Amino acid sequence: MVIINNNSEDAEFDEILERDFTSVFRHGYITVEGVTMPKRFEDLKNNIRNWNVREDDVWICSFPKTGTTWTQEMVWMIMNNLDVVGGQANLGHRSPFLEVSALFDYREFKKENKDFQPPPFIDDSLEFVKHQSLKGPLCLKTHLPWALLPKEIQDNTKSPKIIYVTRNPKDTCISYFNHSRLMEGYRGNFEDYCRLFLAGKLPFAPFWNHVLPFWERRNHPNILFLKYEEMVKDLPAIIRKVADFLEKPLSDDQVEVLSSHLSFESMKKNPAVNYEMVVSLNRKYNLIHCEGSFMRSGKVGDYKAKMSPEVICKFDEWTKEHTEGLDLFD
Ligand code: PPS
Repeated sequence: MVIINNNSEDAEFDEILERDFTSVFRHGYITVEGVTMPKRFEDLKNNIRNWNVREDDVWICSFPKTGTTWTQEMVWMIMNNLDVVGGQANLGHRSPFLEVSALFDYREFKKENKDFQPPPFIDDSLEFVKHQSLKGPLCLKTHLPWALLPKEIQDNTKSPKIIYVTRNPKDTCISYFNHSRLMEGYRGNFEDYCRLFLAGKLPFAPFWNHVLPFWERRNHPNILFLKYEEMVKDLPAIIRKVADFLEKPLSDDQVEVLSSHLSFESMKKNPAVNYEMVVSLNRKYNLIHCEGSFMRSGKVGDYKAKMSPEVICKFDEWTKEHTEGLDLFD
């Protein structure tokens, strides 16, 4: 058994976060219900807990970097009869990210940089979602774990359709490292990042506390549980499964069209889904100092080239400890 957490390690992780993962738009971290969150979440959490959930919204829930954007685009397309013209609008508008304001606290930065205009769906995401809700049912994105979802979902007073997507944690960690550097200003090294990941000291972590509550509910009629690896292996089959779950079955031709639209190559060059506008904004204002893109590799098993054998071993032991007998990941 790998012991990852003790008090002195906790203090060290807090130091790493403070030193390498704070910035002009990230002022520190809090723990809510055992979940690591940026401090700004404090201002949002009660509003989210008391959120007025609508039965006809679709919730796309995931730990970061597990295939959320891919699933969002699939769900939005299916819910909107494969409207490729409407689909040219930014995904952040079409499928808003409920708590994204917690990740990017631009309030101070805006005061000092009068010309800085963050996308409205990031700046005040709860207001944005409320506003978009007036237009009709939403395909909502959230990275919140079960314990931080609205009360009405947790106590089953409301049961909107929920699609949960997950991915093997080693690839998730590599992808999250790229994302944290590119989008959220992480300045530390990969080794420390892996330790933070395993210790549950990154936003929305711990990983298993995120995945397992949805896995346990995977047979609830309003919940569909997907795996990134299965999407890579047989995308048309997953598209059919999702379309049936959403009660919007597709013809074979439509499945083919959507498979092609959702291919990695197509998504990588689609400005509506590849978040290049956020990356460019970060670069323009010197908020990040690294190369890369949001659509990075789109592969399964990429960790083999990036993680040391020791770190792989730690991840494997930790995975075994949490998932023994569950048939969740190989
Ligand atoms: S986020 O920021 O948490 O919403 O990120 P998320 O969308 O969950 O995950 C991003 C990773 O998903 C990959 N991706 C894809 N892989 C294969 N095919 C398609 N079409 C696709 N679209 C997105 C994306 O490249 C990120 O993974 P990595 O491993 O970094 O490439």
